[in-house]
Amino acid sequence: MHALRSAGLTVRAFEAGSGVGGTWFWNCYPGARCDVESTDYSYSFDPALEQDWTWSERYPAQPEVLRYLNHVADRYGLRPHIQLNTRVTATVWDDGRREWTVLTDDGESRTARFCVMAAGCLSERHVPDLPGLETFRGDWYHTSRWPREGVDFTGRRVGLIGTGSTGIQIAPEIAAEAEHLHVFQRTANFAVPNRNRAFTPSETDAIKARYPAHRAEARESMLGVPVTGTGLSALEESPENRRKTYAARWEAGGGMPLLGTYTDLLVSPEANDTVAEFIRGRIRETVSDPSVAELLCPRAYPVGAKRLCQSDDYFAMFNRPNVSLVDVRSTPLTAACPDGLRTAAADYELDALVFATGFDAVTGALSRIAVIGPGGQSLRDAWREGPRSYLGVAIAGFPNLFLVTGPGSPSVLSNMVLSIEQHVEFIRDLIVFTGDRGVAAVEATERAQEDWAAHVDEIAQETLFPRADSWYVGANIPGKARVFMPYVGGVGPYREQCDSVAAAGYDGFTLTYGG
Ligand code: NA7
Repeated sequence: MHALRSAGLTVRAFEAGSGVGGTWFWNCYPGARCDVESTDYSYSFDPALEQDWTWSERYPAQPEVLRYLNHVADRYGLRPHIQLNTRVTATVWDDGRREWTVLTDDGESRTARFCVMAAGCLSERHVPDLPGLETFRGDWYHTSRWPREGVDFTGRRVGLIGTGSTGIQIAPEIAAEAEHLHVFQRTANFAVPNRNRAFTPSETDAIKARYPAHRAEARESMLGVPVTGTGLSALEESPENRRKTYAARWEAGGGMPLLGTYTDLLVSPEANDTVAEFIRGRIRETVSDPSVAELLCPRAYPVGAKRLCQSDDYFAMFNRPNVSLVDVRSTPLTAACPDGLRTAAADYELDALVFATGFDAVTGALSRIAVIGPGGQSLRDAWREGPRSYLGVAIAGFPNLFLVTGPGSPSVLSNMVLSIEQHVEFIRDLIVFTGDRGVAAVEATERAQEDWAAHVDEIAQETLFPRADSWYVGANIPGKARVFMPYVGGVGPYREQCDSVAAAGYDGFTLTYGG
């Protein structure tokens, strides 16, 4: 919004939440923490902002990120232009007037020349269809709709379903409070330590002095975060050197630095197995009961092909007497009942249930808005076989409509803040370009979209990413088309492609001139 307003445009934002912050507004569960370092997970568009704001720690907790986003909203005077507590239900293109009509759940409608869809990649929660949930007598929660007043688990028996990034973050917090925590695990996941810590004043000074160089490196990097690797294949190192290298990175903490150690960890199954085995070794060292440790050892997919989780205390938590691990891969959850949960093997008496079961990711929020383009074509129909876009930013058949971090862009496989900024700047420049040249409508061509989708798929198939049943491919949502959604060619190369499209007068777009 700030970028568009600074370009002289009139902007109205609709926000379903009662506050700004998006993901960081909704996900206020205990233990919620960013897994990208604060110095990367922050805006770079204004050098004064990054000098004025001081991050307290390496991996910021949810309240600090939310404070930052509120600070940004205030600093740039955005609040008067954001309509909170308002959900967009539909947006319909009028071909005669060449504008969108945006309908909201308060019964209002507004017209606009352009629609920018920034509804978030992880905003539509997923609650599994568990028979009998309505009969459960206790309370149940989804992590992404956590009560803002908090939940007291003292003296309660709690069931946690889901062991992804969120489940792994919330579990130790619940275990510290509850009488007993049952962790229902379907797929064991890889997790590495954060080694989170507060910044000292001298570190903060050094970070602020280095921002310009750091941001420049981030923009050209693969993930939107500068990571220094060894430049070697994991397989050309001796096992002893490899172990030492992994151990040093494990001690330093963070998922991206570990996955960036060798050039082939995300492309060669043999190379990937070296880091997988290293992590499994650490789990076995940490968890005292060998049978629990084995159940916690991930084997179902290559490391990094699902989001690599980060926690300093998840595995050690299983040494507590009030925590048990329930394997719902071998004995699936079958139902909720008035007193708790039932698996194929046993009943568990529980006072509260916590669903850390993730999201209808990347396309979920957008697919719940009726987006109707020229000729009455709906986006839901256009994407029935899976999302297709040009550069992850525009869709053929939907003029003057743009996506922020849409499917087909680096998006969720990159530092989101940097990728959001890059998309926002691309969209702003394109809108300004149309205004300067009397272009009434701009739309991606089918041909450009097909070529881009083929390119996104080709690059993904060269990696290990498609080998996991992850939310990156929509595998977590029953009936969702299986398409690998993020662009894994790298943030730097992606930016270069966007820049050359713009420099060529928006190659791959059809421009319709007229008033
Ligand atoms: P994720 O990563 O999608 O994790 C969801 C977890 O819930 C995962 O362990 C799932 O097991 C589990 N799940 C989902 N449905 C069920 C059922 N029916 N039974 C048992 N277990 C189930 O979501 P998160 O919120 O943790 O993380 C999302 C992103 O947010 C994360 O990557 C960060 O980028 C921030 P499965 O693996 O499918 O067997």
